[in-house]
Amino acid sequence: NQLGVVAVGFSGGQPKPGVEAAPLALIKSGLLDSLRNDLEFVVHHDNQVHDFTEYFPTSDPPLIISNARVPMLNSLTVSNVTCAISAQVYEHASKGRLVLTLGGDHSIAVGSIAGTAKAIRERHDGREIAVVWVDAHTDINTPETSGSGNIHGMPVAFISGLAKPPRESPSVFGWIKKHHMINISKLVYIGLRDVDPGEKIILRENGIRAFSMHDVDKYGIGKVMDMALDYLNCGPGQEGMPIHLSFDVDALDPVFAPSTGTPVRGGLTLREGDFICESIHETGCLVAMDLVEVNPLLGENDLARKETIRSGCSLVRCALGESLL
Ligand code: DIR
Ligand code: MN
Ligand code: MN
Ligand code: MN
Repeated sequence: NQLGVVAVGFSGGQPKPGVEAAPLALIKSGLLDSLRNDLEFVVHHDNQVHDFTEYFPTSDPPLIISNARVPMLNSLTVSNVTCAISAQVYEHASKGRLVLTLGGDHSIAVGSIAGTAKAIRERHDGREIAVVWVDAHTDINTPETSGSGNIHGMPVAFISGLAKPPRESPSVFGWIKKHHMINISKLVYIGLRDVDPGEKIILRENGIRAFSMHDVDKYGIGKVMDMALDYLNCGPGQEGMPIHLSFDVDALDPVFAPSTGTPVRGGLTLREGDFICESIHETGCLVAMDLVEVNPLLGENDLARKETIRSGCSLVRCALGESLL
């Protein structure tokens, strides 16, 4: 059991400070020790939380894009940082390690998914990965549809090729090559409840498989996971494909994860979140997981912050199999 850990203290994909403090808070609360001791993982970690400031450009003004409603924020910074993340994730994944990326805001998934996709293609003769994106949001805005300019609302668009490097600044995500990208037909969303109008059009036009909170209520999380994994060919008796799980803690209801930048009421219970992670573990197909958007500076009080960190640790442990018999 080999686990590679990439700890990313980066918040540039959104405006609220604090999310960069999550990796240290998660690690300090004992996350990696429990993976080592209880789950007997050999943990490969450089014992650093990377802020990647060495990759920040000297200047990164808001990028004005024609036909966009607002400028793209921190575009060169996020591009450079995610490129560096992809290399670190690739390094682990190319050695066959399960890779855990601790964010940081969700923009970092451009890097983690790119690194995973490239490594799996190389190791397995061009094989594509599946992505399970658990989130209140779809994070599939393009620079043109975004109403915020925040790149943590755009990672799925860039990693799937739906959004291209902008003409106005082609080096923004210009490092993303075909071998880094995912196939949008191998993507499944779970937990959605706050999707922008432009994003709904993108989902519809591309036939993207999505399970909203409405579906979780209607079918129950058990049936939703059956349908999601069956769609990805990872159900019982199916051939299976490598899964990258990208878990935004705001998929959970704010009762269980109040300390996050964009909480939305009516979310998953902690058990439903844990169940998603357990179900993916059971497939034996998990190759990488992101845990993002934990913000230890937000939330009403110390208890709120502690509970959010505890919830995050629980999700990771469930994905790695701790809660199963
Ligand atoms: C909104 C909020 N859809 C945006 N997105 C996210 O800014 O594009 N909040 N990801 O967490
Ligand atoms: Mn590291
Ligand atoms: Mn979200
Ligand atoms: Mn997200």
